[in-house]
Amino acid sequence: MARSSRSSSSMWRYINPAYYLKRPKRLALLFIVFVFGTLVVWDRHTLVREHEEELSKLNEEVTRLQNMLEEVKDGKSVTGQAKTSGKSNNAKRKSNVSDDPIDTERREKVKDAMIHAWSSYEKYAWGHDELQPQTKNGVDSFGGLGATLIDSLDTLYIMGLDEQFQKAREWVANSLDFNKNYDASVFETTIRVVGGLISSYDLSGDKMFLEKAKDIADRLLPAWNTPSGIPYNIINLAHGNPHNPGWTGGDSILADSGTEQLEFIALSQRTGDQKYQQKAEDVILELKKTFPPDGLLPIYINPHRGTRSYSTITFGAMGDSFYEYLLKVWIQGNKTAAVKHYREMWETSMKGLLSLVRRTTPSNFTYLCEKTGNSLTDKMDELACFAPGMLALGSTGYGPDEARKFLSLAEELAWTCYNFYQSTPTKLAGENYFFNSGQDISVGTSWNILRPETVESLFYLWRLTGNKTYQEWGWNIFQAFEKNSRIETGYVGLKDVNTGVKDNMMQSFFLAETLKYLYLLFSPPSVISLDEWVFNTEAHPIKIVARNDKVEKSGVSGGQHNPETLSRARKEGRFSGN
Ligand code: DMJ
Repeated sequence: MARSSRSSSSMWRYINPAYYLKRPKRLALLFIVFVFGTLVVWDRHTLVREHEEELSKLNEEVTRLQNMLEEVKDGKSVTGQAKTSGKSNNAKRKSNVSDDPIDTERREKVKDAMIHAWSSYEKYAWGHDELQPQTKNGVDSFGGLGATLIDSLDTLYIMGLDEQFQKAREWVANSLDFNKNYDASVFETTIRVVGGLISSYDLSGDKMFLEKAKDIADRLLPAWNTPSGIPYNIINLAHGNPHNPGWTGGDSILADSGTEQLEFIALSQRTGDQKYQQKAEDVILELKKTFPPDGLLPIYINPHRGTRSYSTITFGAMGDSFYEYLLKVWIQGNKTAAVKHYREMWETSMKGLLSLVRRTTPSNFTYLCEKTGNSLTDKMDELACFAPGMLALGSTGYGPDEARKFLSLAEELAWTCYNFYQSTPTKLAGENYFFNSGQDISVGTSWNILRPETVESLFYLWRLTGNKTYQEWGWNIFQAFEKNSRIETGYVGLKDVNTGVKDNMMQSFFLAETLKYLYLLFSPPSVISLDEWVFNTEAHPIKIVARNDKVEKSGVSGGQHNPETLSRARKEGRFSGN
């Protein structure tokens, strides 16, 4: 006891300043140790920073080399000059697609479906948001912004439907007016209109699309003026006045609030104006402050406090694309240090996703359940069938073991989603499914509104594994749409997938997403290469450009986007990147 108190008092004298004042040599030694220690810590930080900058440069170099390789494959010089000239866009596109005759035939069938859907819209609903094919009229479900027209632009471009694209372009240039006294959904307007316009700009190089995207985004921007930065989900396009829908009890919806980052970052990169990116990225930083250890957020968030409200956790309706964008912003940002936190948050959420994985009896179908508080519900929306594609896309960022694990989970979930289709008499999926012990999958809400999520996942899985089974599944789903949903005046959904009774709506995402993913499923991987493009949640491809954060921080300009090179790509009929 005495020894220990003596030894502790002898320790204390080392922190007494008087000790060192009497011993200047020791004081000098202490000073040297302190300076040396500081240098080591500072040097380590510098090394880490330099390492991250080096990595970011290497990533950009990889993207540049991949672009050059693509150009060489396309028969062009590495400087981007076409070796041939004078051919039409279509003729040159053909040289860029695979020769597999089955793929070519199927791709043409999907293109024919697009022509049918588009010409029906053109005939009966031109300039309106959506076509009601049975009654042959247009409806303005999004405020009269020509949602189907804008949603279709890039699909028309990618399919080489140049005349249709040009006619739609003229409507956007001369007739599209955003000054509408209409309470618009910030989310729907962003993913369909801002996303569609940016994608059209990226593909065509036509600045008019960018101007229009800026116009509508400026009208949406006041929605982010809340105490927490979490946006209100509704805003009047003419007068502002943002608010939330009454039925959320004043809360903002998770997916509606966290699915604008890709579009707004892209807009800042292309205009050099940081305000769009700033608003959208601040949302993620706010959510990051209190991000739970399982990365799962309930669907309602309070926009005043930035806190979570008691509600359901789901990868289906109202949750889905929040998780999708965490991954995709990381990809859009070239996987650099500036976007590292997106990947970290996404990986955290994927741990949470694993906790929701269950298997049915007797057939062992894998599904994702929903969670409210501590209680789980054995229910999965068809909307959650985007998750296999997301998991496959994100698996490549893990080390080999984790990558294998997540890819295999993606494949299991895709099998379940395919069976959502196969298990009904019409071979079209219902809106959601329940999983009761001993009964595998049972359809709950039994309508089908031409949704894309399963074919979206099949597209990613085919691109990332090369397994042609996914093409077969996609082809079967396409044939079921042809059989049940195609009518003389367009495509309709089904009120009930058991009886095949039809509804009266051709959703704009059928042309934006379902048909685009199906077309790409039968096209070579160089057509909208995943190395160069990232799809927004409405399937609008956005070009990945260098993310220059030093410039961004100084507020001078955004990343680097070169419309000239994209315009050249359009002239050369090359849309797989530039
Ligand atoms: C689309 O508008 C988008 O894919 C969105 O993320 C979810 N819902 C529809 C398609 O089902």
